[in-house]
Amino acid sequence: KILIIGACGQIGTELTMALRKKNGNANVIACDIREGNEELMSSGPFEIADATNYNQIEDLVIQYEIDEVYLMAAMLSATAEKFPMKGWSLNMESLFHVLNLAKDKKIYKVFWPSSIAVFGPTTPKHNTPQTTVMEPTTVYGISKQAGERWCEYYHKKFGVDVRSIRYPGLISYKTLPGGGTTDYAVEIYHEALKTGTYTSFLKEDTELPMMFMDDAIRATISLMEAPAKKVKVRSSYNLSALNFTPETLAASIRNHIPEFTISYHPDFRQAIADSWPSSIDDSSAREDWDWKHEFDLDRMTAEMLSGIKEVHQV
Ligand code: VAH
Repeated sequence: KILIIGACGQIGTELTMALRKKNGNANVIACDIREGNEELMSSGPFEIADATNYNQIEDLVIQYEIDEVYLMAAMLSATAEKFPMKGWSLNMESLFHVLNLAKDKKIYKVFWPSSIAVFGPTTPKHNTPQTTVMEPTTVYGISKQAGERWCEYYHKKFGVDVRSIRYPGLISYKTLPGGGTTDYAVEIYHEALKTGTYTSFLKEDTELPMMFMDDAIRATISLMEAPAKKVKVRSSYNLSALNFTPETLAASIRNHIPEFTISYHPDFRQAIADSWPSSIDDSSAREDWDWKHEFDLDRMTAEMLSGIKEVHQV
């Protein structure tokens, strides 16, 4: 059985639906601090639980005879800058609980998401390597870098089968993201359909690594299904698909909505974005477990616009 902690978040929601489709609804238990969308709540078991409360998580693992845990609960980059200690405790305590459950053989496999936020201003910005200088300057990035070190430590020291991906900015239409710096690339599609214009909180030439959610979900499941001996990186895998700027994204939208206009009003998130890479080298993931992305920018834009119209009746 699979437990998804943080099942109502931007990744968790779609990951839960994909895993239920693959493994059977009753075999995938969703939990979060709050309820999720109708599709998630009506398709299988759901529990309210606090990811930082060990007893609540352990109770679910015992009650539902859980084998694998996907820990998707976290406070993202922009929000964690506003609440540093809350961000640190949520991101770290939840990870220790799940790693210790695995160390004590109460569960047998763990997925934990890292992020390109582990890289900082001193990291090579273009085609950032799998192993390189990492001096993150955000609370979120620091927590993800520390988390990667702990994942590798628990694997080496206790044989815990924990697997991780450094997600780029993820773009999806089923669930709104919360508190991320890359969220402009989701909001822009909603605004393009609703008002025909968008004010970007990042400058027009801010290039960031991005990925459509379908690719991210497929990558997550294929990493978790790979034979253990193929998973050579036990900190976290670089993963890449696209990299674009707000002005490139706006041009892609104008192919569908010619009158769409964008303006730029950078805020505190500009400094966060400036500390991150522009593009990522994911050759380790491609070599170790045959990763390859399927969505390019134009295909993603078409999917996003049609998906928003369908799901949000815009
Ligand atoms: C954020 N969407 O913006 C997340 C992600 C690389 C970006 O970590 O914080």
